[in-house]
Amino acid sequence: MRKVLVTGGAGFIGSNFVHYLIENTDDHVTVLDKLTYAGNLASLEGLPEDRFTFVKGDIADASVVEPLVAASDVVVHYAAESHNDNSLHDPRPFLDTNIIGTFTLLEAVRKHGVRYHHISTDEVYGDLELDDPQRFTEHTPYNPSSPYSSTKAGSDLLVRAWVRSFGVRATISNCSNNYGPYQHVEKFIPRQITNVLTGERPKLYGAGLNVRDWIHANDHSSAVLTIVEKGVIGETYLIGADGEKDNKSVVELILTLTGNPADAYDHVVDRAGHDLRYAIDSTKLRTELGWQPRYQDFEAGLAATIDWYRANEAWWQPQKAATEAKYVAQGQ
Ligand code: NAD
Ligand code: TDX
Repeated sequence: MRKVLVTGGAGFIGSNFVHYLIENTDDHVTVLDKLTYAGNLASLEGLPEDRFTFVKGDIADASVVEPLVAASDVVVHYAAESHNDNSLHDPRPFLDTNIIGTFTLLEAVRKHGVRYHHISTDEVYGDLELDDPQRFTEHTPYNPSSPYSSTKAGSDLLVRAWVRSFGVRATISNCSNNYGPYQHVEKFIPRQITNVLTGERPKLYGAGLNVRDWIHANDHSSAVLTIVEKGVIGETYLIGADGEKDNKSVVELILTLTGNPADAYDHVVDRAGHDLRYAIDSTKLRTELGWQPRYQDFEAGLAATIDWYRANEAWWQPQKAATEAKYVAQGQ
């Protein structure tokens, strides 16, 4: 039985990956998660006790990390401070977790010779013009814009250095924007869905022309498992599912799918330094490792996600009021 250590497994994408591993492998999964405001044990309910262990702890604490890494065959590192807006108001936790936390994990996998997969984001590449025919590839130069994306870029570079200098057996993936169940209500799609469900109007930053390249969290999980099993050590793989949409269209679709007028939203203060467009070319992952996304009908995926938030109010409701209060204080 392969022993997998998943950091950040109580967060959005990490918890989706844990469910995916339990359903699609015989692995034993240990989650290491600090349970920050973004971590939620309810996202891990119902997992089989003989295949799943939860450890509460900080990835930047070597005394916690070392024994867990030593007991694992592979580490998949999701834990991060992940929200751009938070990074603009209080960057420090982003350095502590994204940089020092990653460093701590790298030192542990180096010491114990454990295979490591590093989860990162397309935001490390900066942004594209709306009409740029090119998309991000593994060769695009790093050019991050926000405290969040710069700390993710820094963590990626640490991984590359630990591969080259110390022979650590690591791979990196940079994925586009995820959507699906268990995403915190601070993020764009869940915020707008839960606004509609609580009788609030969706909030669009600026004109809403910014483009994000949406992928279902389940497709991200299948891509990561593919890389863990078939990826070449030292390589970076971009993960995307050809899902480019502008924010305004996404808000309009949420309103239409919930039976509301498509224009029943507010424009609010734009994000400082707001990246215009992300777009991923995932040819390398598809041709070299044979991966394919399964959830390419965005409207169907969004409708299913709306249904999930409707059915799981007990999961998101405790965070909603405090999250909105923070946004209102920022004029957003
Ligand atoms: P999230 O904020 O929902 O979850 C992060 C998890 O990490 C939480 O459970 C939190 O408690 C935990 N955590 C935070 N600091 C920790 C620490 N110091 N020690 C241990 N645990 C800690 O984030 P997410 O959206 O699921 O993102 C997961 C990963 O995927 C991140 O590395 C992020 O950069 C990357 N990513 C996210 C997206 C996206 O669209 N959300 C896209 C590409 C890449
Ligand atoms: O209320 C909102 N209104 C709005 O218009 C919010 C919360 C966001 N937006 C816009 C900003 C972005 O253009 O929607 C877009 C998506 O915003 P976020 O959900 O905050 O995501 P983004 O900043 O694109 O980053 C996400 O994808 C890449 C994740 O949060 C990152 O962790 C990941 O690396």
